[in-house]
Amino acid sequence: MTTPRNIVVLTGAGLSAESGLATFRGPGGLWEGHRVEDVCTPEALAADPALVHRFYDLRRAALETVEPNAAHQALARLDAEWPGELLIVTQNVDDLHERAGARRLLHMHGELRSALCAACGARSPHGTELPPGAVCPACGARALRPDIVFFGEMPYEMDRIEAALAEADLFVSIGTSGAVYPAAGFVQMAAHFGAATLELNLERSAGSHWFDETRLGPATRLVPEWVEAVLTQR
Ligand code: BV8
Repeated sequence: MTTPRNIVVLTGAGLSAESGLATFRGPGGLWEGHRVEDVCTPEALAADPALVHRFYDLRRAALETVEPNAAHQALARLDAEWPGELLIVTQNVDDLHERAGARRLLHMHGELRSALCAACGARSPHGTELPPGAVCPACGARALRPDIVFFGEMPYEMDRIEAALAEADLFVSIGTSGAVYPAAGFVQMAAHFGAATLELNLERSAGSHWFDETRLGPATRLVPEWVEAVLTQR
């Protein structure tokens, strides 16, 4: 693999697993506590707002009890030291990338510590409980909901992601099962535009066959090793 200039990194729940946040599809994972249709669709929110708000209140509260791990810290080091273009696209809604110091980062599936107004579309920082009917600070409507991209809703900043993939020399996917689109299709898009592709994951994912290389192991070992290699190979 020649020395890359422009890197896109996609992260999933596996990156935060060693910080103690449950993944979605592993044993005891989040969805196993709930059927996805019951907590992560617009229909679920309309049918039982209290259940959906409480599901996200519990996950927001859990952020106080966890810390970024060595994988988050390694990606923050890459962000600080990499001279080329870098974009970290996370599917995660936790704030561990930010707390580790990452800056060139976007949350394509929303954020726990943000609220979205269903009336005016404004997003506002929100770190505490978010009951149904809370007042939007921008428009005053009692219409705040979790700022989470539900199934059937358009992920955030897709234009920015696709532009970065089109320019990428290297696409690295970390800790994701490759089960959810459009994120699961990014590897194919990056490869189409000529990027080399690398997967770092605990086990093979639904998309492993699309990658030039897959390394298996915990993110807290594989990510620091990969970042060290990329920063010293320049
Ligand atoms: C959209 C909200 C269109 C935040 C989430 C049929 C075919 C193709 C697509 C579809 C289809 N039917 C429906 C669709 C579309 C649908 C979809 O993809 N469905 C799937 C199930 C088939 N997608 C959507 O609806 C998306 N929107 O398509 O919009 C559109 C177009 C026009 C106009 C309007 C709309 C929206 C998707 C977003 C849904 N929201 N979550 C939250 O609650 O957290 S998805 C949810 O799953 C999370 O966001 C998460 O990011 C995502 C993927 O999960 P992972 O992060 O991969 O986590 P998972 O547990 O699955 O895997 C963990 C991995 O880590 C494992 O591989 C494990 O081995 C590894 N691991 C574990 N420990 C470690 C580790 N790795 C390293 N180290 C460790 N220690």
